[in-house]
Amino acid sequence: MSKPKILVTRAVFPDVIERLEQHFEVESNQDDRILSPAELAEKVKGMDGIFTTPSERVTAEVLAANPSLKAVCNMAVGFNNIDVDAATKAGIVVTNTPDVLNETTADFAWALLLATARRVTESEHWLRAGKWQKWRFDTFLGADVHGATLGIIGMGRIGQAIARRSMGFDMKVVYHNRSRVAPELEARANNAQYVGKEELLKTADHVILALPYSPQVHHIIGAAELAMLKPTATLVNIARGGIVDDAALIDALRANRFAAAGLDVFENEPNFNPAFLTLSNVVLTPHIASASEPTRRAMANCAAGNLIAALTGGTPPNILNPQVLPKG
Ligand code: 8YV
Repeated sequence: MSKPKILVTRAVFPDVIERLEQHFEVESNQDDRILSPAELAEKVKGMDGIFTTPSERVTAEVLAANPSLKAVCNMAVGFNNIDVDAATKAGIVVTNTPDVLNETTADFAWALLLATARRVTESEHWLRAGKWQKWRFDTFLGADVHGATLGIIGMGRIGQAIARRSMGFDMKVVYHNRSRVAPELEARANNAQYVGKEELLKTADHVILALPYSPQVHHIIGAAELAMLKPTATLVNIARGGIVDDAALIDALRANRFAAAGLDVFENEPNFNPAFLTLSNVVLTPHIASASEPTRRAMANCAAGNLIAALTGGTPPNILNPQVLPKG
């Protein structure tokens, strides 16, 4: 019997490809360029499954291009790149990779917070430019992180992992979320206190965004919200582009309405707004919060495991639309 056919939309760990090859005929796209939905629709013809990343948009058009498609497995916890409703209507399994990246992503949120509050990259650029000639009391004064109030928007598994780390910094944690999390989870998250979004933005010294993207949260941080931040505040986004209105953020940073931002995600990445590059009060990283070697490998294996289960009659552990599975 011939093996099911799958498309891997971009290069991943060779051993993960080997694992997939034990079950499937694998077409692995080695082109680093991001495939447009039209290109993806073309490539997906005749495939039984797709192993993808958030770079590719798996739209209704892509899903409709191939009636034999059975599964789309994302190598990410976020899945806003996939039209899950359209997939569900077409009976196509969709999966993501939750949990395996929580701790690594939380580590990186802290890397960005510390780098932003203490002006690590800005001062390094200055040093590299040969500008360090004397000691001054006010060279790169930043904000303290220890003892400060940390505001977390999005208290899911990654938000909670970020909050737990704040214990070592003697911080107070306030959070905002769609709904309050269970009291025992709040207790483990450094006794995080549930507050409204406005109160959080007005009272936190440092704000971290850790919520999933959906159209309902598009631009929930815009000009009005940025104006609520303390003048000394920092804002960190390790969640998704689109949650913050980048044009409003650039205006606010340019006008020094608050201290600084640490950004791992952007609208329209990787073609982010170039105005960010003209600002000194930002730390910019290319969507690498989950990019430790063990975690990216675990994510790739998680996505592979989901795809293998989906196409060999099993139940994928991380199915997002279980209603497409046969009953019983
Ligand atoms: C990924 C992410 O590294 O999991 C997510 O939702 O955004 C990141 O962890 C990235 O999208 C590549 O898969």
